[in-house]
Amino acid sequence: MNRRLAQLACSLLLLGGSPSLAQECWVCSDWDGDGACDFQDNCTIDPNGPLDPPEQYDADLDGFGNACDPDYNGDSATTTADFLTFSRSFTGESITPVTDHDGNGSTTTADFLTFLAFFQAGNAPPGPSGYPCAGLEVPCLAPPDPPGEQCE
Ligand SMILES: [Ca+2]
Ligand SMILES: [Ca+2]
Ligand SMILES: [Ca+2]
Ligand SMILES: [Ca+2]
Repeated sequence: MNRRLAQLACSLLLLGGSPSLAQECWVCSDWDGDGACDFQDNCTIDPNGPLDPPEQYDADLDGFGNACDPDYNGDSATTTADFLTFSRSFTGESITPVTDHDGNGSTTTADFLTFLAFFQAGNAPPGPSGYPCAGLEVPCLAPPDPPGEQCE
């Protein structure tokens, strides 16, 4: 390739590879369509939005919303140990807000279905959450909006 051709190829690459100047807004991808962008959604595949409380409810503040967090003891798996916590909350023996998966204020059979789905999926871990700190620190809260405007 001669030098002029190489320069031309280089500038074409620059044109195609660099972000367009018009693109100054940030894109919100919302996989579960609940109104909370993935990076600010503490259950990215379970609709539990939008962002405003009481939505995105996360009783133990570990960054996994109640809607996708049947791992009550935080060992990254949904096991029989968690089931004991659920049953004590369900029967009223020892009520805890972490077992209220739909966030309606009480632990019912609807909440048990959420527990069961994770338990039966091979002792599944909680989540997935879009928060980088999920499962790593408490409290783990939603990250702020990126700089600039959200794209229309
Ligand atoms: Ca979402
Ligand atoms: Ca969600
Ligand atoms: Ca949680
Ligand atoms: Ca409930």
